[in-house]
Amino acid sequence: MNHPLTRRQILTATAGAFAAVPVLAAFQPEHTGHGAPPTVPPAAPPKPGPSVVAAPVPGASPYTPVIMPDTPTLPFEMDNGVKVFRLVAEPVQREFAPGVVVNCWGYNGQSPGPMIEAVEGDRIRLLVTNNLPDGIHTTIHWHGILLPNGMDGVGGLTQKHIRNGETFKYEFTLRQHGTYMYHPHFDEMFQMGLGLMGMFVVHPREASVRRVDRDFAILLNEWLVKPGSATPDPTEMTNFNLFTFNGRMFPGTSPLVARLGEKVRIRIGNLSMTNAHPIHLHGYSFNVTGTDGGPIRESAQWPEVTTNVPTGAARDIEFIADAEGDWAFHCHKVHHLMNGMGHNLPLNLGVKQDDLAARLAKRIPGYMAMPASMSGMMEMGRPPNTIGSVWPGPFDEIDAGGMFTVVKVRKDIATYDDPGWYQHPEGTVAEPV
Ligand SMILES: [Cu+2]
Repeated sequence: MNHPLTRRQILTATAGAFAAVPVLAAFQPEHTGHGAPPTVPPAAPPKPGPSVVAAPVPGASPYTPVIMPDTPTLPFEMDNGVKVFRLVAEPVQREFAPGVVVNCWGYNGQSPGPMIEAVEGDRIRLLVTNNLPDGIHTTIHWHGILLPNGMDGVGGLTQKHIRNGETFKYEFTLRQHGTYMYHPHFDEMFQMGLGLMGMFVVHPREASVRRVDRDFAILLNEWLVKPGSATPDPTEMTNFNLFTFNGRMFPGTSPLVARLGEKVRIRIGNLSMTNAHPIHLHGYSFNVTGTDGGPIRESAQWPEVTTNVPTGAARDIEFIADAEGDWAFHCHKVHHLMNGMGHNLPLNLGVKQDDLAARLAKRIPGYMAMPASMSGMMEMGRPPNTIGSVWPGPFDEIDAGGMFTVVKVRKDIATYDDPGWYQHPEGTVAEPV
C-alpha cells in the first residue's frame, strides 16, 4: 500500500539524537506486529484501568450503572445512611496505550480518578487524603454540584488547604442529577496538568427519569509529554501532544459496546488545560440532552453529529443504537487523533525528495532517507515511551491515535465485552470497481 505521508506520522524529535535533524524521526513503521516501541522503565508497575467491565446485573440496581471505560467506579460504605467515599490524591503511573506509561498525579492509583456514582437525594461524605509529594497542598472542587459554600473546595477562599498526610471531610446532600466532575481547586495548573481529575455522576432519584439502556462516561484530557520522556509538562499552555479519553489513547481506548436498538447515553466531560474538543459520532444523529448545568428539556434538545465540549464543561448525548456496525467516535480536531503529534516542523509536502537524502547525507553524517511508503519499514529510532498512530484494522491500516474509539453496535449481545470487528453483510462494503 502506498501510504501517503501525513503529519500524523511525524513525531517532534526534540529529544536526544533527533534534535539536529527533526525530520528523521518522522518515519516509523506503526504496525503493532513490528515490535513494541521502547519504553521508559517505570518505577512501579503501571496501573491501567480494567479494559473489560462487567455488565450490570439486571435488577441489582435502581439505575443503569454508568460505565466509564478503562476506569473503575469508586466503591462506598454506608455509615448511618451516609454514603462514604474515599479519595487519595497521589502520584500514579498511567499506561496511556501499550508502550506508553506516563508519570501522572491521580486519585486511588490512576488518572483520571475513579468515577463517583450516586443518586439525587443521597447524603454523601467524601474523605480526601493528600498523599502528594511533600509540600504540595491540594483541595477538591465538586464541579457543577450544588452544595454549601464551605464544601466547594476552593483553596484559601472556602477552606484551608489539605496539607500532606491530612484527610479532609466534605459532606453534603445531592440536590440534583446529571453529569459533573471533580478536580483540585488549588495549584490547578500544576495538579490538573498532571492528571488530578475525575467524573461525578448523579442519577435521578426516580429511576425511570432519563433512563437509558447503556450509559457511558468519558473524561477528556490533553498533555505535553515530550518524546522520550514520561512526565507531563504542566506549564504548557497550548502545545499539547497527547490526547486522552479516560487517560487512554487509541489503540488503548476500550470500545463502547451496545446492543442493536438500545438507548445509549455518552457523558463527555472536559477538564483539558486549554482546548475544547468537538466530539464526533459516525452513523448516528444524536441529541444533546444535558450539560453540567443539568438536563435539557426535550423540546430544547437539538440534533448533532458533533458536539463541542469546552474545557470545564460536560455534555450528555443520547441516541438509539439502531444501526449495526463499528462506528468511529472521536475528537474532530484532527491533531487530537495522533499519538505524539509534533508541531513546528518544516512543511515538505510536494517537495521533490528523490535525491535529497543523498545530498543531505554528504553534509549531515548518518542522515537517513525518508521513504515514500510506510510499508515494510523497519522500526527506526522512535524515542522511548512513544508510539505511532497507524494500527491494523479489519480491512487495512487504521490511521488514528489519541481521542479515538469505536462504538460497536451488535445484535444479540448482553455484555460490554468487545465483540471484535463487525462482520459486514456481503455487498455492503465500499470496494474497487
Ligand atoms: Cu480534541
